[in-house]
Amino acid sequence: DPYSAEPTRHPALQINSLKPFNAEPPASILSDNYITPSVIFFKRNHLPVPRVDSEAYRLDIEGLPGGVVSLSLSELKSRFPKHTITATLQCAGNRRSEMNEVKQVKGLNWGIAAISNATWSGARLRDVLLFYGFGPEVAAKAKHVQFEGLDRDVTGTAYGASIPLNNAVSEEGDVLLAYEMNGEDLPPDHGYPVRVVVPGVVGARNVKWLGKIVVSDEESKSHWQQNDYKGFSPGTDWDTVDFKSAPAIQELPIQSAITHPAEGTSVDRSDREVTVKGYAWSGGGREVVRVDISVDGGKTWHVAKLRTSDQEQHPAPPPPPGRAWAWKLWEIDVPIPHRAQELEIVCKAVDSSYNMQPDTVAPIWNLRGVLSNAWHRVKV
Ligand code: MTE
Ligand code: MO
Repeated sequence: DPYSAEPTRHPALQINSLKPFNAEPPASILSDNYITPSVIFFKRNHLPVPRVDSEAYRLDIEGLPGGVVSLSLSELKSRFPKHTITATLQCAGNRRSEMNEVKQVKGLNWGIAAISNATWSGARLRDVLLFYGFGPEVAAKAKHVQFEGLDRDVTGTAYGASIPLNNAVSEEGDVLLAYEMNGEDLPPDHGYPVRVVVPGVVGARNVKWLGKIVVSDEESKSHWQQNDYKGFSPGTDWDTVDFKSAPAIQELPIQSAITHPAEGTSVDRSDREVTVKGYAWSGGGREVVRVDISVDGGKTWHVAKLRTSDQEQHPAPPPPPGRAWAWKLWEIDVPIPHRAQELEIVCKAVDSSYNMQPDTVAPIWNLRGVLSNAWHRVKV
C-alpha cells in the first residue's frame, strides 16, 4: 500500500478522500483564527505523502548557465536570508460543491474551507535563482519556472506545476522556497522539508516536497498544468473540451464566504441582531477593500468589519500595494428584519481593483468545478 506511511491527522478535519488524503476544517472553526493552525489547515494531496530524510534531501535546479545545481537543506537555510510572509492558500476547487448543485462536475466535493492562512518562512526563490546565475541572458530565453515534487504516482510520474518567470523573479512577487509554516518545520502533509509558496496564486502551483526547479522556455508538461486546473465556458462539456484552448490558472479571482452562522441553523429573534462571520481574499496580491453583507437575499446591504490579525487591538500593518497575500476575516451584527421567518444571508467582497464576485453560480459553472466564487448564501 503506497499509503502505508501517511502522517496522523487531526480528528476534526472533514475528510474528502482518504487515499490520497484530502480534507478541510469544519467551516465553523475556520474563522476562529486569523492564522490557521497547521493541524487544521486544509490538506490537498494528489498522491501518497513522500517521507523525506532531511539529511539526504537535495533540491536540484536546472536551466541556469552554470549547469545543474544541487542544494542541501542546510545550504538552502544558511546561504539565503530567511524571509517570512503571511499568505492564504486556496485550492482552485474550493466551493466546488456549490457548482455540483447546479450540474455535476468532476472533482473532490470541497465545501467552503479548501482555503487557509499561514505564515511561511524560507528563502526567496528570486535570491536563489540570482545566486546561481539567473540574469538577462536567461531572462531573454526563459519564460517559466517549473517545479517538481518528490511525490510520485505508480508509474513514477511526479507532481509538477509551473509559474511565469516574471512572478518567480520579481522582487514584489515574494515567492518562497519555504521550510517553515507557522514558525515550525513544515508538517509532512504540507511539503516537508521544502515547498514553494507562490502567494496570490492558485494552490496547485505551490508545489510541496519540492525536488526540482527548472527554468525553462516552456510551462510544466505535467497533467496538472496542461490538462487540469483550467477554466471553461458553462457550455463546454467533456466531449468538446480542448484543454489547450485555455490558460493554466495562476492568480485567483476575488472570493469570500460565510463561516457563521451555518446553513439551516436557527437564530434567536429576541437577540434582534444576527452575528455573521466569514473570510475574504483575492489573488494576485489584490487587497480586499470591502465585504458587503445582506440578510434579505441581497435586497439591502451592510458593510462588515475587516480583521487582519488574531488580536483585534493589533491589526497587521497594511501590506504594500499589490502584495496583499493574506485573507481578511470579517464580522458584523445585522439587525433581524421584522417578521422575517427565514433569513437568506449573503456575502460578497470587493478587491483593490474593484473586482467583485458574480451573484450566481450557473453563469460561471464549468466542467471541472474550479473558480467557484459566486456570492455565498446561507439560509437560517
Ligand atoms: N504539491 C505536490 N507535490 N503534490 C500535490 O498533490 N497539491 C497542490 C499543491 N501542491 C500538491 C502539491 C494543490 S492542488 C493544492 S490546493 C495545494 O498543494 C494544497 O496545499 P496544502 O495541502 O498545504 O493545503
Ligand atoms: Mo488544489
